[in-house]
Amino acid sequence: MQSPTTPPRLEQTWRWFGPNDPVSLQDVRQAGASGIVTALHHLPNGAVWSLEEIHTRKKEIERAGLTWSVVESIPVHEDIKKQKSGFERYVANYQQSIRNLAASGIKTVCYNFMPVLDWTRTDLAYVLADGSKALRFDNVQFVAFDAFILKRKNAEQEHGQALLSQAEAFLQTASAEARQQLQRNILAGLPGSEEGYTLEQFRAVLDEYAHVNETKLRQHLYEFIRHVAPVAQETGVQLAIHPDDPPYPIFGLPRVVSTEADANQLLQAYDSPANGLCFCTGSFGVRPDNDLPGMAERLASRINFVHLRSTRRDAVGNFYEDNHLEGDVDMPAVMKALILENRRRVKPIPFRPDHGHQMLDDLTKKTNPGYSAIGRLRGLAELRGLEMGIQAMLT
Ligand code: DNO
Repeated sequence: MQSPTTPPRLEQTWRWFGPNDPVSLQDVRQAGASGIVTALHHLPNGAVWSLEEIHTRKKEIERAGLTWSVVESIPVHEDIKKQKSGFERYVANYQQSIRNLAASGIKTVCYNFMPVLDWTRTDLAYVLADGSKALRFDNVQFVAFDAFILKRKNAEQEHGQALLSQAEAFLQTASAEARQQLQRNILAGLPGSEEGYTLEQFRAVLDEYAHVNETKLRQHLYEFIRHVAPVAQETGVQLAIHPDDPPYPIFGLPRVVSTEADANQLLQAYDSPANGLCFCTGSFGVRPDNDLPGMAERLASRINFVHLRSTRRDAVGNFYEDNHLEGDVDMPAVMKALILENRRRVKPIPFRPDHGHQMLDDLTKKTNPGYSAIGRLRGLAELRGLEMGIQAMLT
């Protein structure tokens, strides 16, 4: 228990993928988190989340002694992102899901606006020096897939000659299994992505975006938020948009939540605390021009949810996910900004250790890429200690 004079702590949460997650709710308790971050993954994208479905999941979480703190995510239907005719009914469904969640006492909702693909990696088992495995994004492999496996129109024009040659060289030595694996890693859908595609399906969905350039996608996002945020505000829900991962356009698809300027533009499109951010240090951190501690400070009042993770880039922009307190992110500085903001809040800001290495017993178990038990437990333990240490220095 915190005494009235103890400064408030951030809320420690953990992503759980529901009853089929190999990490149980009891495991989450043992990791020391109190809040659950989850979604009704079994419902089709675009459907209303009914009170009954929400209630059933909520009770299951509460029976384990935990709280359903954050929804990650109510997926935004692709028709909304493209504004395909009839998309208004999906917006209405989204509004209704928010109302139903609010009526059930679940007041933080994360979402993203990345067209077609959610987060993307080329390698899900990159072996580090200590034998643990991490997620990685390799430009050469990505270009190999885009230009020579998918054979996307325009891919060859968009990537420079140097990368194309390296990509060709990579494919010459890659086994059939390695090519297949690369394709699966990119298209099959990582945990939490609601869609997976075959090559043919993927080509077809890319074509549907032919007319959606960056300006249009921004307009569509801002219109969406202007319809949804008022409902959130009215019902006391805080929305939290997840940034693009990686934070730049891929496959010729625009991405519009990659930088501080993007975040500000969205926040201004509907100026309310209900229209907020999921501050994901791992996603924003892939761009060297994103100053994370500065962003955490300047955007603080609109940060409604936090993912803490640290990527490490190399000189040409490949990156892998490092230990939570290593990599390129200045985690103490980010944590300090969050702690200071949290002191100004009535309701603590929820954060979760985002991703984790496959390590120790994780290595011999079936785990969701990035969402192993022990890797994340290490992350949470380190972040919790960092928070306590900084809290103690500040008081
Ligand atoms: C990956 C996650 C993302 C995130 C969505 C939010 O690990 O951070 O899949 O949940 O982009 O809508």
